[in-house]
Amino acid sequence: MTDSAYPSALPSTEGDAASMPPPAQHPSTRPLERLRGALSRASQAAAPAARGRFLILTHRGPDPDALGACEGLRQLLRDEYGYEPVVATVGTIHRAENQAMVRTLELESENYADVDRTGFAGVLLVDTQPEFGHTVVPDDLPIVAVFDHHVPPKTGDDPRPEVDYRDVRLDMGATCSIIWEYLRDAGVVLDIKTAGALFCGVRYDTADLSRNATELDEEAYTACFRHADREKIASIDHPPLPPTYFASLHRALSVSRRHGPLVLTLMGKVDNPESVAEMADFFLRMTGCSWVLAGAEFEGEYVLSLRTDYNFGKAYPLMRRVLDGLGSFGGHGHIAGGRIKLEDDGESTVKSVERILRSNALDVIGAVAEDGIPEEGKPLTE
Ligand SMILES: [Mn+2]
Repeated sequence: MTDSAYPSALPSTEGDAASMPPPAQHPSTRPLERLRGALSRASQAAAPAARGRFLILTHRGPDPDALGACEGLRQLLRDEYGYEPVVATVGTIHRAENQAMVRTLELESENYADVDRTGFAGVLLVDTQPEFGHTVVPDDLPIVAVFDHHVPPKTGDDPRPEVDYRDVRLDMGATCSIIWEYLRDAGVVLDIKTAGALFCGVRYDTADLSRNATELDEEAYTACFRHADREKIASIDHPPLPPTYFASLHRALSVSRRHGPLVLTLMGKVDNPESVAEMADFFLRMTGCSWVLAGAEFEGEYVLSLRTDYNFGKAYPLMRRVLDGLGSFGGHGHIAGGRIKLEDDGESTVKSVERILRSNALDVIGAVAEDGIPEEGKPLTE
């Protein structure tokens, strides 16, 4: 199956190619200098006390790629440009590997809610874009730069927030690799913490270069590994797991259904929203499974993860079909995530959302009978 049946989310490039400006997602020449210009403009426009101080932000509940990119950008701003960067995060980190990464590498970040924003000249965003629903962007600070590898969301009639410097590359496996390229081009020697953090980002977003990896991802992966603390890197990969992990694994196994190439894991309510992505990753390893849709309710939202294998096609257009206008979503390559704001977290509301998602997913593979009743599917253990 190819993804040609689904329209691309990118605007089409019409008109005379020769007269077109270079594509926005690839900065043309000397990105380091263009970024320097954006930083310096923002710094000069800021109040004296805020000059030279920048806030680095990412999406809610940051993953290794987000955390690594924050760390890499922190070193770039400090060592190449001589500015004072502060990393701040929003939301709890639930996934055991991500918690282990923060703990083991001793990554430091402020709680965004506690940050005094008047002390900053602007914001830099990594692994996300200001238009994404899962990202908090202050409305009282300029967005100086954005570094990301996700398909830009459609904004409808709303104008896009103004961003001085955008580096969004859809082909990249990890945002960490994009940030590493700046550090490499600047000739910055990675400190051991930054190297470890960037390595984890590339490692987990590309599944050790097995998924969506470009040549630049490969270079970043090997260069960062060389400078990282290998003992720490290894321990992050096998973190201790809380009992709730095994409880949600048990639950996911019992509610999952197979429909030909699809595994559907709609879990009702969960205590840890990361278990949705964990189960999606886990079940994709089943032979014969080409895509997984996992979902569950957490704190008034229905959280979704979609994974596809190499032959099945891209995850983003599939997620769009499954959601069918119900919520917000994002993705790259074979990974997509989505969320639906629920009116309440009652069991019947959650069940009815799951019914719709199930029937939309089955519709993709033609598993809905003419009478509109979706097929039952098989338990995973059969
Ligand atoms: Mn990423």
